[in-house]
Amino acid sequence: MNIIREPRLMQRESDGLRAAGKRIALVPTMGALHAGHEALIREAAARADAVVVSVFVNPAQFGPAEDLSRYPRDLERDTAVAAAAGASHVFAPGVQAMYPVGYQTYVTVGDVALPLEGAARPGHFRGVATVVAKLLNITRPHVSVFGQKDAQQVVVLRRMVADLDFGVEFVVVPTVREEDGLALSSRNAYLSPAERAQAPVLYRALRHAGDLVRGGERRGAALADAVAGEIARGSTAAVEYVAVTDAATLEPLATLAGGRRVLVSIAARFGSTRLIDNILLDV
Ligand code: PAJ
Repeated sequence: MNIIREPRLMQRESDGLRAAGKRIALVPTMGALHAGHEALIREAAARADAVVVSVFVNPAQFGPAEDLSRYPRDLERDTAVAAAAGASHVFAPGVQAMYPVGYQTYVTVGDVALPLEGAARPGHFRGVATVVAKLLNITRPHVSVFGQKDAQQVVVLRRMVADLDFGVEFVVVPTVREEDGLALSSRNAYLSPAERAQAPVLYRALRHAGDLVRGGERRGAALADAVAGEIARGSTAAVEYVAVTDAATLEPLATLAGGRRVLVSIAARFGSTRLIDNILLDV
């Protein structure tokens, strides 16, 4: 396993790999690797000769009241997990290497970054887009791999990669879940046992939305109400939003139309822990 901490050394390594005709995959992460990340790394390994896993807790995407300082960090463990899943390189820069004194360039994606997580977390996607743009420029991959768990992040970054001509293939891996349906997330570790026991309600509610659509429901508001109702019945969570949107544009859908892909997404707080989840439905 090749561990690289400096952007310039990573660029040199990637240039060497490219010159040798190797195909490079990038899997951007913030570490605390779990089976969701491992699925992304395995997918990357199936598509490339060299798999770079970046491990960087990106301060630019955390709000002032968010969990940046308590975000779990264990590079030794992450390196072992990444290697076992098929990574050849870990790129783990320090904050100063990514945002040196005098840093002042940011990437802002338009409309698709505004609703949902963009509305709830001002500046979040500016930070995500900026760091992923930097990681793509540093690792120069042929293919990059992301998780459907962060549905809006996928839409925002796909837009950025197209708009800024990154020329990198964009691969999305389905959400990996616990056996009870809870989507894997590093933030699940913050849940109390009682909250953890309630948290599977999110996926149950999303599957209920799928059942309703298959049963003929086409009203966006009725679907959102049904999902919120399921969460209220099955937990004490505070729902931040339930949104029924077009999967590609993230525009709210009053009516679901045939042939359109629909994204149902949720953000809810269990105590102080904010969880998100989503499901894609074909109408
Ligand atoms: P992080 O939360 O570490 O997630 C890294 C990648 O793993 C993302 O593409 C995310 O969608 C994916 N992922 C997380 N949980 C998953 C699950 N249960 N199933 C499938 N994929 C999952 O997302 C970020 O980091 C950051 O915003 C980043 C893109 C690295 C930029 O800083």
